[in-house]
Amino acid sequence: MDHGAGRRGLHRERSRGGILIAAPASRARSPWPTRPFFDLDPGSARLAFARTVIIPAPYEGTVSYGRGAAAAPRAILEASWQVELFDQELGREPKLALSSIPPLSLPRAPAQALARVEKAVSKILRQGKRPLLLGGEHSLSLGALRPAQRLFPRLTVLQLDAHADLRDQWEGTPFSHACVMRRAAEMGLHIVPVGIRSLSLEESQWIKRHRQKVFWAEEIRGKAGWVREVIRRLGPEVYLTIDIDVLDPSEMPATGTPEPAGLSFHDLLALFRALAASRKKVVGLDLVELAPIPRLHAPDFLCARLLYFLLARLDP
Ligand SMILES: [Mn+2]
Repeated sequence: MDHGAGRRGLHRERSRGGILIAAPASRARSPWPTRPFFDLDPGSARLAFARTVIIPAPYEGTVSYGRGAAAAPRAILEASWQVELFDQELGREPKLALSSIPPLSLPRAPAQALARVEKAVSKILRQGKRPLLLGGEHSLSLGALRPAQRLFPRLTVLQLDAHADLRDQWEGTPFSHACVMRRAAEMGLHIVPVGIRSLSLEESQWIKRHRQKVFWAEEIRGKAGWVREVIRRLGPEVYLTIDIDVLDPSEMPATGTPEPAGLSFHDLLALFRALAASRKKVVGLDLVELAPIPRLHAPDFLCARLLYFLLARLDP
C-alpha cells in the first residue's frame, strides 16, 4: 500500500540516506584481524570450546554507496580489544567461552545473502552453540531466525528496536530491514518488541489487528517494572535481536536511522541482568545497525562493552 511520497521520503532517511559514513579505504581492504574478540587468550577463544560463536556479517543490502553498517563488525572487534576484562559488578574476570568465524562474504541480493547467513547460523546451532550475528543491517536477523526456529519451534524473539520493522514490503523487497519482524511474525514466532517509538500507519494497524503487545519507549524511560514484565512474556527459549537504534541517539549516534527519546545503556544492562537471571535459554542473538562514524569510537566501544556485559552473564 502506498502511503504517499512524503512518508516514503522520510523512510528513505531510514535507509541510511541522511548520514555520511565512510571508512578509510585501506582499512576496508585490509584482511580481517586474527586477534580474538576482547583479546581473549587464543586457547579460550577456540571454536571447539566455545559456547557462543560470533558471525561477522558486514551487510548493507540495498545501499549502493558509502559504508555504514557493513563497517560495524570490524569496528566492534577493534573496540573489543579495549574492553576491561574485569567486571566490577561480578567482582571477577568472567571466563567467556567465546569464539568467532571469519566474516561472511555476502552477495548484495537480500534473498541470497539471507540464505548464506542461514547456512552459517544453522551450522553453529547444530553444534549446540549459540550464534551471535554481528551486522550489518537488521534484515540479517531473518537468516538466523529460520534455523533457530527449526530447532526451537516455540522460540520467542526479544526485539530491542526503535522501529517496529513490521512493514509488509519496502523498496520492492519483503526482506528489507523495515520488514524483518513482519516476516518473523508470519513464521509464527512470538515477538516481544521493546523500545519502539517510530512506526508507519500500516504497522500501527497491524499491531492493533494482531493484538501485538509492544513495550513502547515512552513506557520505559525513567520507569520501573517494565523489565520484569518483559521477562514474564518470554517463552523458555529466546532469540535476542538488538537493533542498536533502540538506544537514545545521545548515547548511540552511530546508526543509520536514529530516533530521539530512546532507551539508555543502563536500561539495557537492567534488562540483560534480568534475562540472564531468568534461566530463559538465549539460543541465539544479534547486534545490528551500528554504522560507525570515523574518529568517533565511543559508539563502537559501547557495542563491545554491551556484548561483554551480556555474555559474561549468559555464560558465567
Ligand atoms: Mn530494526
